[in-house]
Amino acid sequence: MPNPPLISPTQIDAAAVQAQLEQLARFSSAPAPAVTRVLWSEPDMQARAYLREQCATLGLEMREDGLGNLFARWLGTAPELPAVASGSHIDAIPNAGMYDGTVGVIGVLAAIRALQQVGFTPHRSIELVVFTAEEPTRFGVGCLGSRAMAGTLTLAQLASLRDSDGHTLEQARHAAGYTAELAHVAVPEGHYVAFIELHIEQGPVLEQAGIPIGIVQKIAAPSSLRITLTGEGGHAGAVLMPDRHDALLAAAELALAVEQAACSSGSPDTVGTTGVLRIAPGAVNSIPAHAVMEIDVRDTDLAARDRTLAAIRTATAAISIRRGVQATVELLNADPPAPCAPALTDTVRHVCQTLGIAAQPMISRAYHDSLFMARVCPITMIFIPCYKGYSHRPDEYAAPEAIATGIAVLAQTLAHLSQVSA
Ligand code: HGY
Ligand code: MN
Ligand code: MN
Repeated sequence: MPNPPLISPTQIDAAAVQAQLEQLARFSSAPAPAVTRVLWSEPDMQARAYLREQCATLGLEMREDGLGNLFARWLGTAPELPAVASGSHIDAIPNAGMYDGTVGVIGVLAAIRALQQVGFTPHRSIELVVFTAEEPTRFGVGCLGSRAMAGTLTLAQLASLRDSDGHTLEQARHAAGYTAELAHVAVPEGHYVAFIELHIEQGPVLEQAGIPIGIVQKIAAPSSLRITLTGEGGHAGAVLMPDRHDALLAAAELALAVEQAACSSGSPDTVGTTGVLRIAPGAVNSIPAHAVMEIDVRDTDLAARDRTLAAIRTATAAISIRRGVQATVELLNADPPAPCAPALTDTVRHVCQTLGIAAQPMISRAYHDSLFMARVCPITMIFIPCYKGYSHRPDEYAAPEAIATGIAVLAQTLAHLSQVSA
């Protein structure tokens, strides 16, 4: 098989990439520069339609599954062989930035365009995958589309999901026009020969080191809990302090216990975040009777992460007894870390050497759809630096030249992998 053509960063149409990223950012339910794009909201549907148009301009064959995962395939000369896949997500948590996920989607389109422009024809097909609901915002579980593709969610588990308005996943997907059987979402092992995801680092390492490419070796193990606290409520003037069972104060003490558990796990990589706290009835002169907390706990070391979850459960029991508040703990997800395939990280390293681009191995502290694609095929991720490592906030930023460098490495890697016959 001939060597694939060299694609340097200058061959990537950085202006077109920027224009597409900016157009995607306009599909938002928050005012710029923030981006909010929740699963199957109007902005999400507009963004999906826009993406399908962009895929059509490249002559890609498209399909969508029952969860709205979008597949856009560049047919190779050996279409019967397992394809090389690459992609990410376009949904965005409330008040986020415009680069998380989208760089890995628009980047595949730009990589394909650059390869087409030099007359390259893939042997194995190259397929863009745009995953549904990488963010947990609507149904409380992140990576919904890739989890289902990896077969890690049963149909019963999918059916049990409810959003905060009480809509079932089934109702929501049908309302969005996705009616295909969910049983067909899972992809068999061997369906893809490799999955590569381009993503902003969402951390400060690359920028501080002045290195343009990160080659991910491992993706941290995410988990999340929902803890519901039920106190007695009552009149803010009439109930004296010793007689109170205040659900908000129990939650406040528990949020500090989450921090303490993460800081004392024995691992410097453990992180614990109380990202959601809802209280009721929410009146200034009414003692909070109910509090719902959603807690995110991660580490690259599974044992340290699980020690932290256990410490949070222990703290919940102690606080609820002492404060006379009932507590229920619901484990929303607890996933193992994912190793990246050495053969793929070597390929990316070789590509960077060939292109004369500095690169360094690193771990991903954020989770990604790659975490679940690792269950069905070899994976790796290509990171690019982002401003001060900021992400999940409106001032998230990646420079056009950093994005173009990441896309060139992705294009070269995809071309190389598509030529691998065995
Ligand atoms: O939370 C994460 O790690 C990802 O950005 N959804
Ligand atoms: Mn994210
Ligand atoms: Mn992401």
